[in-house]
Amino acid sequence: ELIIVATRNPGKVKEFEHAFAQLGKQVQSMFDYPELPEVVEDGVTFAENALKKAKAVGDALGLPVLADDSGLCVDELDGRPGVYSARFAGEHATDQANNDKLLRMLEDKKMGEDTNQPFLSPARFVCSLVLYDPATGASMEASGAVDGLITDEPAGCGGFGYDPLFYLPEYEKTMAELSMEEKQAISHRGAALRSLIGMLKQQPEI
Ligand code: ITT
Ligand code: NA
Repeated sequence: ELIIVATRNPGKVKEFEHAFAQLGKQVQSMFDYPELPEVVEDGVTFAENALKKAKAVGDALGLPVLADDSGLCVDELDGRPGVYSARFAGEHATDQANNDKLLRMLEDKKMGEDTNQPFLSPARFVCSLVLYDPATGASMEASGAVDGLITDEPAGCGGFGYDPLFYLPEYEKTMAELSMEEKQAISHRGAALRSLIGMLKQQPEI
């Protein structure tokens, strides 16, 4: 069985492949449909953007599609980068550029404080998943979140995006130092996926 995920983010693709393999499902992503145009993500919320992506791809393919919109919300930056997480340092910015910009902004905020102190700044990863079926027009949304601390001492090479900066005090590790299994068990995406799967069991028509 096949599940189409409307993403061009290779880090997300790996995580969905891993999660759905456990359910006996194979994942296709936008790398399998390179002809489809990029979706404009001008929504104000993660859920709005996830629905836009699922609808655009689902309607283009005439097949049910899952989309993921996610990001990092930092308290001291009033929730930024939020829905702008992917393009924080500019359109198609690299993860490294986004991470550098985030640390620079937090360092600027700390001016006047003892800047030689390593800092830990409260933040939260959020993920919205939308499953859309073009045959009925029905959609289903589930979300998940995980709290952590932004560290200015990046660590780990697992995961993707902001993971090396996202420190989990209970584990004394960053998200990038966790295995795929560990990340899935605690991450915003893992939580959203479990919630969506629970909803599908209640309401299996989509
Ligand atoms: P698609 O829209 O094609 O799925 P994208 O990377 O543009 O890919 P988003 O618009 O949802 O996806 O942006 C999410 C950004 O938030 C992503 O680029 C990462 O920088 C960050 N992010 C989301 N989930 C993350 C995770 O599990 N670990 C680290 N960073 C994450
Ligand atoms: Na987005």
